Amino acid sequence: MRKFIHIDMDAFFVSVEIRDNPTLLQLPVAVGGQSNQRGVITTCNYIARQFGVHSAMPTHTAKNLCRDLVIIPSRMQLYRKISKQIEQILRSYSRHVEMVSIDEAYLDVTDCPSFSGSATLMAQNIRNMIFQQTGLTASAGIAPLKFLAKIASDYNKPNGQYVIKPDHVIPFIDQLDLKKIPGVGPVTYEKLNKFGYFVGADIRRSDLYTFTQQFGRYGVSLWNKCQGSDHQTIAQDRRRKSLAIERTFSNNVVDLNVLKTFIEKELHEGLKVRIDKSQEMHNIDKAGVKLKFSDFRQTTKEAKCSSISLPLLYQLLEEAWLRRNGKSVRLLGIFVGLKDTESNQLCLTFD
Ligand code: TTP
Ligand code: MG
Repeated sequence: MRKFIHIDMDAFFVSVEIRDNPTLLQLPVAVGGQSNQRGVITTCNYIARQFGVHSAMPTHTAKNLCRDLVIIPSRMQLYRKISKQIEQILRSYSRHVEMVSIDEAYLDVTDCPSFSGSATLMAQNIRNMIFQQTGLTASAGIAPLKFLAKIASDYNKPNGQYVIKPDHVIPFIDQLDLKKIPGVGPVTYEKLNKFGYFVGADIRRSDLYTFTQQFGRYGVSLWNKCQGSDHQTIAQDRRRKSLAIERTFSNNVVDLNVLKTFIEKELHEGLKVRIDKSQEMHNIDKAGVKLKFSDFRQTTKEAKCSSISLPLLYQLLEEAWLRRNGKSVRLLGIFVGLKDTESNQLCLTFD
């Protein structure tokens, strides 16, 4: 049996806006477009949800349901930045993290020894850590199957968590309304109902042959889920494997020393800051220089190393420079390749 935690931020975009403007705290608030511009609601807080307001609803309909609804324009860049911050927190708990959307992630914590192997305690700790570092609340689901962890994270929303223990998997599935299973949309749900399937038990007790006759290949995976034998794992880690910084010149450069000075004054520090930010997770294993010439051809020169130093970058620059064939340089960049640190390959332990 594996152990999965699904983390989902509560009313994510709108919680960020309320965090940054606490006068909104007791009010119904939504992030979205204004009604006079045919806007729609992107998301809303739980106070607004009590009036029936929800995502994707036209703002003028939402205003009819809730006259005092405060509408705030979205700040995607900020939400993305916070999402990255949350991802970093999650990656400090397990090396198997899959961000599935801007505010949602799965962790496989089967092999994590921290919290005496208790995924429940770990989920609690993750939520505390997210709150401490971002001022935002998250909910969690904990289960031996990935899709059940996702369903469970909705059970005690907002700011709560729900655990499905291994011996509770079958009873949980048996009473589960099929529309809650990820992938079962309104059309499939209606078809399932037509054939007499309403809750997990109806599929679990059906025979696979009949079920796949009715629902085709998709039926196999749904049938397996309802047997409690879904083998979904965390998707390939999408960790950053390199960092780069580059600039296009307003006037092409024909002097090697100008490029050297540019690396020293403009690029080197900038890249170091970005490396420092990801250092707890990664080690440098190579560095390189990229040049793009006036005819738009480009070349890179790289070398194995464990840190970026100016002498190495100058050396690589000189080698790349030799390939210019008399052309001027329109773009200069430097980059590093990164590999996972050992602590990131194992699981960090917490007190
Ligand atoms: P959700 O996790 O679906 O919603 P939520 O975080 O706002 O609320 P909940 O407490 O129920 O989890 O989506 C995360 C963010 O994605 C949400 O804050 C806004 C954005 N989003 C859209 O842009 N369009 C949509 O249709 C939905 C549902 C969400
Ligand atoms: Mg959410």
